[in-house]
Amino acid sequence: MKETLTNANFPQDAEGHVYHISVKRGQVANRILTVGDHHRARAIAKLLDRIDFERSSQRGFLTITGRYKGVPVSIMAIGMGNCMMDFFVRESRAVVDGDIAIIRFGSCGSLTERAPPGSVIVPKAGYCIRRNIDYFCDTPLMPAIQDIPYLVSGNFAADEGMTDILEKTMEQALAEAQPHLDAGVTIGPVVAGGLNADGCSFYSAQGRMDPQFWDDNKDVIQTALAAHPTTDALEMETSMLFHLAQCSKGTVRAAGCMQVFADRVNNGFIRPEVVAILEPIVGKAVLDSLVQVDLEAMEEAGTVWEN
Ligand code: R1P
Repeated sequence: MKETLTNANFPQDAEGHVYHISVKRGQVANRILTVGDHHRARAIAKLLDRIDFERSSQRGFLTITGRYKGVPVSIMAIGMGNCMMDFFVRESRAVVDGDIAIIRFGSCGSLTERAPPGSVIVPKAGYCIRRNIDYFCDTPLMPAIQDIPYLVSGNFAADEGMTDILEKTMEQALAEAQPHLDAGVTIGPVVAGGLNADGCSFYSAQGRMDPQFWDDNKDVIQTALAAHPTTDALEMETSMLFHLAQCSKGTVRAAGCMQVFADRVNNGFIRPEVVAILEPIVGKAVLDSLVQVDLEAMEEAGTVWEN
């Protein structure tokens, strides 16, 4: 930490930079594409008409703000997990005037044969699978749940209008790209209308077996599927985004899509050469979707971007 911060409740420095993502008013657009991976963010940023602002925070957040087809957008890399999503959504909300539209573009494991590696999932809602640490505790405080190793939540809906735009734009982008790919390279399909699950861990809460740890997780995926049979995707951020949007008092709207990296049904993994082809196509489709969102934004009136 270099700056003097004030307000322990919601820390900001004297210029108004928020604590963890290190941006202030005027540096984040009302339309945000968020990813986990910084390389993915920088690659997508090459599609912008111009870049007006860029910051890498000490806590692992990257913000790139510019214009796409003349419209202000930010591309923000946040790392992994619900906790980073919470920092990102709350701190972005604190420095942006007006409504915010966020689309997450992530990667995921697939729980359905309809979505093999190389396909793109656009969920209509998401839920969370959380390790119940009281189950593992010598002296649990919550008797009602002390015998349940993983807790599965109910659903949080994505924004319907944004999801519809994203699904249609994605389908068109993949269909247009496919004829130009080398023989044997297949991308897609777009699998929409199902659910995403956020695990609180890449390992235990996503049912990965790790003999070095006591996890009691061999049934966790089946338990989640029994509660939510239409689950397509398993990852770590998108359901949290939907949850926070739902709690934002109507000021944050969110949608999400994931390229399928891991096949959790047949234990396969995407090839790097397919990622190299798929990622820019999906990234562009997300930008094309974001600029179609009908969002009254003060920035559209002409903010001066500051470095
Ligand atoms: C795990 O490898 C990470 O990949 C997925 C998961 O949600 C988790 O963050 O998303 P990203 O590719 O967007 O990081």
